[in-house]
Amino acid sequence: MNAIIASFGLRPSDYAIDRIGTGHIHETYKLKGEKSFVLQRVNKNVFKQPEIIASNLLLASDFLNRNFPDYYFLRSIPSINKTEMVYDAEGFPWRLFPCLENTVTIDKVDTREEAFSAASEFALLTRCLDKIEVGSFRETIPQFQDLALRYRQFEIALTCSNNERKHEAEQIIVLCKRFYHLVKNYNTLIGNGLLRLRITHNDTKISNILFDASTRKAVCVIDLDTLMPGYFIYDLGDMVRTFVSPVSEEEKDFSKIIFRKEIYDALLEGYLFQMDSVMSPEEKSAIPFAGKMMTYIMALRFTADYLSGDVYYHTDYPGQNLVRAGNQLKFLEKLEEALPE
Ligand code: GN1
Ligand code: MG
Repeated sequence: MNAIIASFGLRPSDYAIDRIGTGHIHETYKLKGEKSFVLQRVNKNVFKQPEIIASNLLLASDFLNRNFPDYYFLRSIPSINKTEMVYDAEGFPWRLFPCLENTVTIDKVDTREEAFSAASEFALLTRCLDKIEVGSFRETIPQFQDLALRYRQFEIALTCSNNERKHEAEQIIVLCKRFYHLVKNYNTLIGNGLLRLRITHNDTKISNILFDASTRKAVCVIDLDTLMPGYFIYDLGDMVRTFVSPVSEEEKDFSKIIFRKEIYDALLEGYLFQMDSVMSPEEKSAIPFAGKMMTYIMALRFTADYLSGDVYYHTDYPGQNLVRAGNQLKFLEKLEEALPE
């Protein structure tokens, strides 16, 4: 790691290094010094063409600089060779970010104000990019949020799984199949061309917002690896998934999982505060579907990963992906009760 730090022009001995973050994909470290930084090792098995991330971010940042100079877009710090990323001996790319003082991340929403502020911050990004040329962006992970594909991947994982895992996951598998109607709804919605392709963040979980530690207002969005073409339901849906339940996707006690209407309403208010004027009536009528779709996609992805032997998401204990899947399916049940279509 020292060689990596040095390639960004920093002296390794000036920093204390701590592993931070709750992400499932990359490894993130804080370099604590007089001025602190965040150093991240990108997971090249997930982002197989990391250079696409850099090219998308450059397009967005140029556009924002020209059209919304006041918008704070968190960019990585170039290396001494003026590259966005530096590769280690194993071929993993690393990048460096400024560390914003007096900011915090949270993994569950406590107040309506947090929900409003975070949702309007994510929505602001999509709104500022409303007029950008979507076709010039590439997908950093192909068909990342394609629910129909994720269902097929779940079925393939089921076919390839060993019997022990299949047995352990029996009830979860039944539940995953029970919500298949959402795949049909998704295919209809997308197939009819009713939603506009936009540039979306695609990972709008609550922990991807930096809040001001004192005012508890959103400062900026982070984790822009999946900034790419997508539909608004992906962003709104992942917010519903992660803001509205009082516990995170890691919670094992499913009796704590409920639909918090006051948080949902505040989230929607915050989102529409920025997005209302650029959304079509067809998009607005898809609002209740968003949270269900994204909660379901995560249930399918966690289940498929469990069945495949926990190869994708970082896990700390055996069965963790199954807990996450069960947690998401429970929340999905609550969403279907609360938001009938
Ligand atoms: C992953 O690594 P992280 O936590 O930013 C995943 C998201 C999921 C999320 C669930 C590239 O994001 O799609 O919503 O876990 N990112 C990727 O917590 O697969
Ligand atoms: Mg992410």
